[in-house]
Amino acid sequence: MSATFDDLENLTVQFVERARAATNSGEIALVETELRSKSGPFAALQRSVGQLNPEERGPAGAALQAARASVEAAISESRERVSVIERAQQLDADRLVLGDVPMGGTFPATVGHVSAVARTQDELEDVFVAMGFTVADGPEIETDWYNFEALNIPPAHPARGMWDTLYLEVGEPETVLLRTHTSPVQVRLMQDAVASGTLPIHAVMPGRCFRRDTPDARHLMAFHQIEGLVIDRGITFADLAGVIDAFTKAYFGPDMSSRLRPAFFPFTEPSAEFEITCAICRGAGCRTCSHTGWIELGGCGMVDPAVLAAVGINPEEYSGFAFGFGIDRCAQMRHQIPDMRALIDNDDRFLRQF
Ligand code: FA5
Repeated sequence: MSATFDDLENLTVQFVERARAATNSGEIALVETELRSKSGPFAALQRSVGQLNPEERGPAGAALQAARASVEAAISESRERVSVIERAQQLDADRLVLGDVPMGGTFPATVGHVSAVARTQDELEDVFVAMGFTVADGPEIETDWYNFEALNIPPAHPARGMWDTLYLEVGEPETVLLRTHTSPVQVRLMQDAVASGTLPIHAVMPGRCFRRDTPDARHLMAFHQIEGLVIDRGITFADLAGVIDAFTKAYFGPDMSSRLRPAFFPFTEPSAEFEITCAICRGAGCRTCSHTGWIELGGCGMVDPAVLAAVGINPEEYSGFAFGFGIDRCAQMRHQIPDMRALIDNDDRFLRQF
């Protein structure tokens, strides 16, 4: 092998050490450029391979390749080491210190406010309190018994399909779910009143509910309802209709109408759907009300005697009505918001209006 090839080992050690000793990426780049340069020592050796005896060429080529590979390895190790150091130096250099930022100027601070839905809930409570109702609440995580069974909806009853339920635990010891409506609070109130001997009940129960509904102009997956429950002697459907009408006029204004349409709920009999004039189009028909001129606000009806009996209230002595309607939908109608999703979109330009 020629004298130049005898130097290969020294040359390799020299390059590897230079790569390892580099303290910045510029020094590493220099080593790499020399390794690859056509006028560098490795390229010269490559050219000289052709001048060797045929039997020497193979081993010489292999030795050259191995030497190059060890220099490349030293370069990439150094590059990793140096990049960590350089990143730390960069972060240090970028740190803002007092004095870097000019002082003075004005930084407008905005104060948050109650959301449109929370405000609507407060206003609804005020309307019902003025009508003689008390306000109660109940848990958002419910058992299947309170959300369904106590409301006359046994397991596998087809009416369960009316509520697309989000289950947390299915089966033993109990099925636990996110309540689909505020109606389970009715059951809790009736149980408490029976236990404490405090019948009659005149209460509203606002709160958050959850359904596997696809969000659209009138639906959210987490929304709010306000439930109403009156249990007393001699309560009739006329009392229910009167309360609904008085509420509509008090909350939405004297020019808004409400109507009751026959419906079905397993826990009320008879049952009705409660609709109001669409506030977006004032009854003319628009996308929000599916061109009907009416918006469904909730359901209502006379409490089914089976529900009273299940909590220990004598249906021969007491009767009552219940209703449950959407608070988000009230906010939507009150503020003429065409798409309910705007209430949760976090667009400051929209939310600022309330
Ligand atoms: C019920 O939830 C019954 N619990 C109402 C009831 C109470 C009937 C007491 C009888 C006696 P419904 O599924 O129709 O019924 O919902 C009532 C209202 O909640 C709807 O009219 C609507 O205003 C509101 N609502 C229902 N689902 C959603 C949703 N995904 N997003 C926003 N609001 C909703």
